[in-house]
Amino acid sequence: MSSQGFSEYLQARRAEIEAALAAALPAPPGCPAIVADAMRYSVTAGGKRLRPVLCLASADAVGGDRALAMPAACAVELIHTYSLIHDDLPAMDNDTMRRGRPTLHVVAGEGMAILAGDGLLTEAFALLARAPAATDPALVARKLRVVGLVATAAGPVGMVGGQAIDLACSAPDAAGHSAPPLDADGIRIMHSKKTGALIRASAVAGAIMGGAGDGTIVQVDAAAAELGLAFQIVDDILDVEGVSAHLGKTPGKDAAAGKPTYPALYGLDVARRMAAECLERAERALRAADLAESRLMEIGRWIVHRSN
Ligand code: GRG
Repeated sequence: MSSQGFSEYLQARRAEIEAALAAALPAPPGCPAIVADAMRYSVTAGGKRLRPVLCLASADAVGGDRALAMPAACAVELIHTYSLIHDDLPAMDNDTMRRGRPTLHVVAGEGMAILAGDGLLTEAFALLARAPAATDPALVARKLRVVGLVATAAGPVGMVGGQAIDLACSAPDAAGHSAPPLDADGIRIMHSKKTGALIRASAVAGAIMGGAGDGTIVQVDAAAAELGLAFQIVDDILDVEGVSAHLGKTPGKDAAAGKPTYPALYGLDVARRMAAECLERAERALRAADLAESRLMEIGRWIVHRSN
């Protein structure tokens, strides 16, 4: 690892990601301005850029060329932004603030918000297909592996599936039936799909594009699964403790909606301890691949100790 401090590393990676995202977004005349503007509104609204930073840090950790991982980094952020736009819709979580701004459907209408989300999801895969440009069969194979990995993480086995479980528990179906409340295991599984799968895929995609061997990829995946769970536990804690201006979204919503959060299930102290234990397990996995001194571990500490 270089002697650069973590906050400088984070700042530098974020600046690269912002530039790459801006260049990757479709624009007129090919893309109608109305949907191009809607996509840009949500992507450029800020956000921590956790997933793309994780992707780049993973490529760094395995000694790879970070530039080869940038398209995957942007793709996971485009997919994450689509998921936030759709999650905020009245038919889902019905939220009016995101990333410190009114949600997209509030400013552009529901139809355009749905289309902007669809556009971001599909554009993510167009980006993975075209970049990095490759004719070398080994690099083409890495790209293909990442396409499959990200599609699975974002789709019905991953994020869409987790969201479906959450939706079924929070809202009655057309016949007025609600799914029974989730137990602790059910909640863990729901979160591992809804938020964990894309976080895992972000780290693994970076390792693959960085040229890591399968043994290393397995440990990066195991560590990222722990970080994904820690992320969710901390998200729930911040939802209880948070201030809207810091979070950029409406705090206390989950608790008010009676959602089964980690603090509600276990209490704040145990929830904090659980997040710390995730970090310890992530460190063990990374140590097994000789990556415990990498930026990945610093990202883990950031996830657990963040305030937004
Ligand atoms: C609509 C298919 C579909 C999926 C939505 C991720 C998701 C699934 C919904 C988000 C709901 C939510 C607020 C979950 C809590 C964890 C989470 C994903 C928070 C937002 O991610 P951050 O904190 O956001 O990384 P920023 O804005 O920093 O990128």
